[in-house]
Amino acid sequence: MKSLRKVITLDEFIFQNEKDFPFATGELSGLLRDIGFAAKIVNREVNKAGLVDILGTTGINNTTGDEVKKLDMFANEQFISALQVSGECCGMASEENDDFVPITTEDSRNAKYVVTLDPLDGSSNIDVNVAIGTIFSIYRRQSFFGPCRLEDFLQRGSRQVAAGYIIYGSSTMMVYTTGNGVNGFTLDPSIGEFCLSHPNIKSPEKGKIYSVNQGNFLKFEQPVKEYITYCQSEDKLSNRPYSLRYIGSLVGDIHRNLMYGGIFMYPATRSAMQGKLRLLYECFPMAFIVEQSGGKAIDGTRRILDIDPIELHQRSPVFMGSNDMVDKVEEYMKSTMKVTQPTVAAVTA
Ligand code: P6P
Repeated sequence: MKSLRKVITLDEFIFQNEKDFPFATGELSGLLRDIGFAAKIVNREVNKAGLVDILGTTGINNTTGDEVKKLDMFANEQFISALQVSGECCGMASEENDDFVPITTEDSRNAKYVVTLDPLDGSSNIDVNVAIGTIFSIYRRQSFFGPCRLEDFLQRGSRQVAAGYIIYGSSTMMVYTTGNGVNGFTLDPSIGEFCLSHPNIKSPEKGKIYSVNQGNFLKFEQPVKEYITYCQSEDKLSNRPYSLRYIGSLVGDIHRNLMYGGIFMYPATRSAMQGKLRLLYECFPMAFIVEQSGGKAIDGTRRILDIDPIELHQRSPVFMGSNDMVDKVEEYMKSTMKVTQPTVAAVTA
């Protein structure tokens, strides 16, 4: 008789791994479960977006300047209400809200955690059925009690307690880390549960995929252009030319590279010196996941997770993915720094 492999649901996995944290009191577990629940609600709407009047835009622009799609708004509301009823979160910072949102209900006001969130990233792809996603990050609050404060959100990426994303694609998956590796759960619609499908995800050290908006090539700094040209050059020994894969949806591009290996880049350009992606709720969570899967994430010269944020919606250039590929682009970035940094002799001459 075929052995029935036990299906492990997200809730069971969270509970089982709670023992990894000697002082776990179940609050983080509860918060992860609540995020998973909100993801199921958003998934239901994303799946039928084409059928009901939820496509199209609200005519409002968010802090990023992106036009807010109705599904963006819906997703933001779902996660805010899930976090409000959770009782484990005292506030959240979302791409869709200019300022952070304190949660001041009786149960939540003194809760231990804050959440940063991109409720529906890549939403410009909603109308054309390309994978989109939710990205989240969880921190312990820095303030001791009462309503959360800005300092609770402006923490360097290495202080994240957990980070994850939900990808609404050919199937819906939740992928997250609490600092003990990365695990992926696929939503089984027949039972309405996320089930462990990708335990202990390890990103290949080497990859043959590079993801970048090639349309910006002429606006990139010279070392970035040189690295992209390196990716495009013929060299059988190092499996080049690499393939360019870019769907304009961060969660989709990162998820593919996590599975197959590859590098994702959103570099600075002359018109956007800090790149486009947001540090708190795009770069930090993705960098935590990429590092926990064995990869690397830099802003060109610094580890993303070592950056100290100074404002909620600040941006950062980002190069993340397979270790060897990020090392290579870092080589190009640093070699230019050597050339452009005046030597002491030159300065004192
Ligand atoms: P561009 C989507 O709007 C997003 O924030 C990310 O999901 C994606 O990686 C990036 O922007 C795409 O930006 O400028 O290449 O269209």
